Amino acid sequence: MSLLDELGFRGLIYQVTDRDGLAERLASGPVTLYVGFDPTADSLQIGNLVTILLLRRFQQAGHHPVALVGGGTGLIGDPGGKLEERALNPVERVKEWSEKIKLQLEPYLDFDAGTDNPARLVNNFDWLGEMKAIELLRDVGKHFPVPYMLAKESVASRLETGISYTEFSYMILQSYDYLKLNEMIGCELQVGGSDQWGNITAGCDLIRRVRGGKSFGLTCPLITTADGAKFGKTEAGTLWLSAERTSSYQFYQFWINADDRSVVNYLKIFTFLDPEAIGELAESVEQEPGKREAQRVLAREVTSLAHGPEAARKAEKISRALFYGQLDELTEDELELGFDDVPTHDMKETELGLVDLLVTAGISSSKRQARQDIGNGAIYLNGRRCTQVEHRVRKGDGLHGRYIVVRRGKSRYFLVR
Ligand code: 383
Repeated sequence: MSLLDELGFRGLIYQVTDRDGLAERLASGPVTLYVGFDPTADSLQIGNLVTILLLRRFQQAGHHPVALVGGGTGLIGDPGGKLEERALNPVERVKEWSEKIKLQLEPYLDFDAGTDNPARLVNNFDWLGEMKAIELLRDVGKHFPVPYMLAKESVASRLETGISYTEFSYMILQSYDYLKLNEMIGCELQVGGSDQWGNITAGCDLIRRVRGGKSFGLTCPLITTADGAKFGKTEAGTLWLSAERTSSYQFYQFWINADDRSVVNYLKIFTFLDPEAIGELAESVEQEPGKREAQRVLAREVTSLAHGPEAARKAEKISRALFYGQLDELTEDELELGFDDVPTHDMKETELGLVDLLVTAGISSSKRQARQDIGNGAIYLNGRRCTQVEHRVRKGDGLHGRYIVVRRGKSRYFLVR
């Protein structure tokens, strides 16, 4: 299977500037390609993962990947996909975020100078930061007819609601990056999500006008969820790639909860399993959906990619212990990780009646409700159902002498320390 065929199988191709031409070019030898990431926060999010992994797929196929951090463009702001003008971020902060994002990208690609096609990281602030206004307007701006710019979706969609000259100019900078990388290192392909099509094709046009050269653009589709919700968001908010923002356990939980209708697509997009292995998992979704084998493999694979195999193993263990109520199998560290996003209550007393604990910890709304919850068998302490209204809770009896995991009903968890 050629690389493009494989990307097609994985559902990773939305638009290509010249599919046959690109297929031919890829077949004739290694290509240098790039993807850009703007530092709009201190971490990338899972929406960025698709193209990070795409760079890796190209590298595995022998091509030369370049990850570009938008230290310059991040100071301007891409209007693409944004309904409103964005506030500018302070220069110092964008600088700081650029550094963090650089570090975050590194583990996904192979930078080893010993390989034939090591990955490269560049920052467009290096050339945009020192560019002169006259140079930009004379040498680059001249190639951008205003009607052409107005026709781009990212601008057209904002003409009613408003767009500043700053964001309007964004496509010129991204195009200039592509031209620059084309000149400097022979970059011939720019990849991005479908929201980047306008910027990418503008770059190809600029390269043709300035250098008379041919270059390619490829976009992948925006990921959709089976129920139409926004991909990569949960009730807790955005799923970040940084473990400080989204713990490896929360990250694992996101994937393990994938819908049966989406899980096979996610396996194709977010893992490096071969088509045969994915076919077998697709079969298991059909035959034995209750086993959730595909979800388990997906969660393990993607968590390993983003947080390492050890973190994936830990998340799997926590998840299993929670599912079977076998909390005593967890270490202190695993308990903290597994419950870092549930309401926590610090118990001041060394001993307390269960009814009082449920009320003071905000688990039941009143004493009456607490008695009812206990009587209904809805309350579990450290995985064991407790139906005695008179039960007394002692701190020392907790897991590791200090944790009491309270579950109310099917899946509402609380941590009492
Ligand atoms: C900047 C300078 C370039 C080339 C690209 C850029 C960034 C680009 C952009 N990309 C998004 C971002 O930074 O805004 N203008 O968050 C996202 N990408 C990738 C992918 C995606 C896009 O980083 O669709 C999702 O992750 O293209 O929204 O010279």
